[in-house]
Amino acid sequence: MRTPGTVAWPQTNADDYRQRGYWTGERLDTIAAAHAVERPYVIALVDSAERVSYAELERRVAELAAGFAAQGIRPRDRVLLQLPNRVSFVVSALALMRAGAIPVYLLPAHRISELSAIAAQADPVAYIGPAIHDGFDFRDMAAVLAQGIPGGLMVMIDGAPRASQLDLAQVMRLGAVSPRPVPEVDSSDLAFLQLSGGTTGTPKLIPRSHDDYLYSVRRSVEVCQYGESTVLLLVLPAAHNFPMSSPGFLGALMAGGQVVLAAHGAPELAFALIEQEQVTHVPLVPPLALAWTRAAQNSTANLASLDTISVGGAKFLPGAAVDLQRVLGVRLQQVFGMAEGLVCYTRADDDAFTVAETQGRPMSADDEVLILDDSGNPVAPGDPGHLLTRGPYTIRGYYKAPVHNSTAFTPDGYYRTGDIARQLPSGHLVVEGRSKDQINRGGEKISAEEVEDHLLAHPNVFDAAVVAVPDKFLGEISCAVIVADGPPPSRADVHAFIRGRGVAAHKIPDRVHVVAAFPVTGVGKNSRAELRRTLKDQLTPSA
Ligand code: OOB
Repeated sequence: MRTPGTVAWPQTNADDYRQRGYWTGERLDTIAAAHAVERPYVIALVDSAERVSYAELERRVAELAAGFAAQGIRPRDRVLLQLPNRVSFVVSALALMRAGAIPVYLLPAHRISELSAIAAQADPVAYIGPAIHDGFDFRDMAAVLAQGIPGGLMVMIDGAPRASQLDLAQVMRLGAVSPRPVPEVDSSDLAFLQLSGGTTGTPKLIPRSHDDYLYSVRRSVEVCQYGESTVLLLVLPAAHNFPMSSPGFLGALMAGGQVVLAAHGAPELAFALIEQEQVTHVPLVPPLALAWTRAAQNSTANLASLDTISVGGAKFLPGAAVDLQRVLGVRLQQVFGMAEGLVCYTRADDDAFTVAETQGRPMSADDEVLILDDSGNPVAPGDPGHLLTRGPYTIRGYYKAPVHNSTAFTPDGYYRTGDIARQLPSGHLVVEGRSKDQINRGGEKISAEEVEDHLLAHPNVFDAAVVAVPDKFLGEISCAVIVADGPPPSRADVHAFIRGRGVAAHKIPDRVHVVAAFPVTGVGKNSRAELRRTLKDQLTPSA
């Protein structure tokens, strides 16, 4: 039986994907297992504390999986995973899947508001997090979360736990002395849940299967030509789809390369790591790519080992793309993807124009892409329109979200990306904009509705709309437009209020703008979206 709440591909497509060799029946947790046998001493993972070989990685995955089982975690149980970029993140993710459990990937930036909303949907049995990271105590947050879950929540901490919480290292030691058989898992069934960028009040969870995700990693490894000599530096949060699978740390492990995990992407730290570890590949979001370009001009670090910087998550402008390659002396690869599936890459043999001006082309020959006008008809070739997609690794529905799915997907299974794009004759896509109610703050996605719901809880806010405004560095920042009820709250009030509600820092509105009343827009169920559009136009001076 399939995991309830997931949407299967139609049988004919599934058969087809298997026949073409896309879906192989393997499991994600075995992604590095062959290297552990064939090249046991080769280093797989490096973080600021340790270097871990393929054999050691495999041993830890097996032991921690047995430890999870010994603690009562059963196949299909959901487990919230909120570790920063360190070895234990990779080990825990693979070990959960080895135990047949379903990791639910959280970002280190998430706070109690996001955790509660996600827990309400995922119904987890356990949480895994750090003790303290970036000055924030995750143990206390986990304790608060656990109180709100009727059946309780097992909390495992990588570091010193509080009383009544477990030490993750101890759980692994328990597994070492009580090995268990690996439970069978259907490779076409749910492997993990990832967060969507979100356009709704509560974030939607993305169910990915072993088959579809492994294919996306395998195809990414081929397109990006990862191999045993690949040294990948991970500065973006490993739980995000881009650094995880495009080709990401999973791709580097599949290829038998080395993954260097760093806590952040500040140039001083990253450049030192590149030199020290002879890094060849780095995925970055545009603001970091800009910061690296600027920093490299005054840096004495030797970055000669760097082969390719991949930039994705938000639009990377052509001028910045040219500068990056010139200043850093690297190859640029643009990546346009989404946790729901579709990933596009520029290729190593694309010409300079294509690499600078496009966001790449779909990686699979079986990615289907439609570009439609507002009425749902195909646009003329080369014209911009709504991008829809389906294929061997694009989901057919969000987790337990039938109502949302009825509009987010077409009846014949295309995912409405909410992006506006045009397609060149070569198949390359140029992302022109967005129709979804989301702010893309330098690659970090913010749902307008989610932040508005927080603002509306403020006693002096009568109404609120959150819109994107352009920003030189981040591409976009968020602006809260507020109609006050009584004395208007200041920017500092709004910040303190939202932070106090336990919301990820990047969602706190960058700007606060108080208006007497909202402009009158047409009525109807889309009036909210129309209001945001009108406000955005008013806030953005036309060039
Ligand atoms: C990646 O995944 P998500 O799920 O955080 O966000 C997806 C959305 C896209 O629908 C698009 O709106 C935007 O992020 N986006 C880009 C872009 N890459 C993503 N917009 C313009 N140019 C780009 N290059 O962000 C993601 C997942 C896998 C690989 C790369 C990025």
